[in-house]
Amino acid sequence: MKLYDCQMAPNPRRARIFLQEKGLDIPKREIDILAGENLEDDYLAINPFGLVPVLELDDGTFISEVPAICRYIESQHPEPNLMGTDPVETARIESWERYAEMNGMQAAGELFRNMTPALDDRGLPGMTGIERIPALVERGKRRLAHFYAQLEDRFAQSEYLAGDRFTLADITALCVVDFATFVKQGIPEGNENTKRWYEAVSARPTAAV
Ligand SMILES: N[C@@H](CCC(=O)N[C@@H](CS)C(=O)NCC(=O)O)C(=O)O
Repeated sequence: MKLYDCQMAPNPRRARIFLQEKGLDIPKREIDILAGENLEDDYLAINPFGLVPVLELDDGTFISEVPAICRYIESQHPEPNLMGTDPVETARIESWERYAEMNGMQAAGELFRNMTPALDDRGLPGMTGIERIPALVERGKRRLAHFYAQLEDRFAQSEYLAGDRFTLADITALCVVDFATFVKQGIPEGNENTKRWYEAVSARPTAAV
């Protein structure tokens, strides 16, 4: 297997942490997003969405989208389980993981892309010809504030995002918090439950990737 990766980007990190949690160290090929390597024909032949990460299997199959990559890896390397052991837990993990990507990662991404001159004409991932919209910087901040409030409510009731153990949902939320912190939207003061969770998940050795 091989991972098409980008060290500076938060979504490939979700896949890297997942692989590390499984004890897998696979070859990686760095794709330079800022230079637009992900938008070149060679890469679009690998992933027409123009996004990283992508997992390449030994038979030449390409899998895009982090949860799909993780689903495949979990099927081949079931332990430690990170995506659910029964239908209800599996659904709960998927629900929280999707929530973290759609409401956390996309909010931080909206903020970052629209404030970054190097991404002029690249207001959305995987394409060009989309201008930056400065108002979306403010909207991204508000979306993140809402996300953080919901995380705090959740962590007041639950040790981890999807229940009482570490799962893929926590991996995505951790990558969101670190990306949001990079764009100066760290965990708000007073969100003690979220801080307690963050300290626990970021202390795992796999968080260092
Ligand atoms: N839903 C996708 C998100 C992937 C994504 O947005 N990746 C970003 C890097 S963090 C990307 O490829 N951006 C390309 C660009 O900015 O043009 C997944 O789960 O893999």
